[in-house]
Amino acid sequence: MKLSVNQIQEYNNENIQTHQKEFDFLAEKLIKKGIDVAGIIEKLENFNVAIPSWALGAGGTRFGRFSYGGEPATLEDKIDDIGILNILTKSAGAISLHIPWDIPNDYNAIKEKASDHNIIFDSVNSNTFQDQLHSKHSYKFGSLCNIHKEIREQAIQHNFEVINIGEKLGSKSLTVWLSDGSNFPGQNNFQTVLNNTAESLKKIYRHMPNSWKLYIEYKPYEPNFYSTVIQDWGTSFMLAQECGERAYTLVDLGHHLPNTNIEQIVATLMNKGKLGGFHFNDSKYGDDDLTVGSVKPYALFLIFNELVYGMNTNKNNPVPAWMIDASHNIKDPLEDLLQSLEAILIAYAQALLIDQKQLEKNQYKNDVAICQEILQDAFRTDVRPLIRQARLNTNGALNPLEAFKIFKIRDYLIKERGLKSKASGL
Ligand SMILES: [Mn+2]
Repeated sequence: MKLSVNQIQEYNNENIQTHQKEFDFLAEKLIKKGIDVAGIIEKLENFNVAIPSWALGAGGTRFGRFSYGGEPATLEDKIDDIGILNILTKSAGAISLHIPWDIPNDYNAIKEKASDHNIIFDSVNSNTFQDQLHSKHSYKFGSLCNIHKEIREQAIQHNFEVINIGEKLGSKSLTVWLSDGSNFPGQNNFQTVLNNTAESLKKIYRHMPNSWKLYIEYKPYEPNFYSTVIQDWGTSFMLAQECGERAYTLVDLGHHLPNTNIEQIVATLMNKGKLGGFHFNDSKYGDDDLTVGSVKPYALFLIFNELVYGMNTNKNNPVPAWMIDASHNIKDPLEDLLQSLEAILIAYAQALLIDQKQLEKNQYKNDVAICQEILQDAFRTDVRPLIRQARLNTNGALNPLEAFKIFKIRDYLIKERGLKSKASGL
């Protein structure tokens, strides 16, 4: 299943008049306010988010998994699925591989397929939270933190292999997320496991090519946990500092306790040049991996305000590696990802509307009411015509989700792959 540019153009032509009216109305209003509309659209055109190879199949909870048919059974199929997302949105031009769930068999064929869809290989993800089929040691009591040296060594070697695979594909970074921790008080010595983790990460860091970056993810808890070794941004930041210049903290929106002020964490990390990776999702109670912007769109906007400010101000911080890290339990994953991509662009565009000079001026005047007005005026602007215009300029679909439905893409995928195909890895 491959969509053609012609198909998308035909769909756009049918909707172009309505779009044009809405866009002209909004653009005129924004230009009157002194907003650089063309500049914003260009930024939206250039924004790309990586899709993880594990997000294209049905996820599941601890209790069950419900398939939806036409799931991508191979890495090739997964790249085709991202190809669909990318041709519709022009903002999903990267894949993030999970090893060992998605090890390529034929590297050249995989690279060719990806480049056919204009997809690059983003960060590679290691997995030491599960035991692999033929591995000698178990990670039941931890991997990089493990009290036994030979188990730590096995986990380090796995990360070396992941780097090796990533190099063959053109990846430039490694993401490490650990489920290392303890289930009960007294099980671990907090200082020992922290020191072990630091030593292991340093070995992995030193093994990376000089052009690579290391992203260290943190998370406060898992169900059934008493502690995680890298529980918060501070611990991740400290470990990244110990590793070196090319090691960074990775913020995953779902990896915080309820009501954590994530925008402040983003600001602090960017201020220190240490925000390297960014995983989008949404949540209500825990690490729910819900569609981006589905529960807390205002929080997402406030986070984007800090990201935009940081990208303009903190030249010491690289542009973060964006990725959607979500799980799709009841929605079609492709539809869910289209909604997430839309929500990300909406929050980004709204943040770009904020008049930072006015905001600063009013902060100096201590005019708290006006400061809030400036933010909420941007948040309450319906920026979707700007996003549609950016997609129109790059031959994407005006409304990707609607186009996905009209083209009956899931029906085609079911016809091609069968009703019972199952995504690899999960
Ligand atoms: Mn994540």
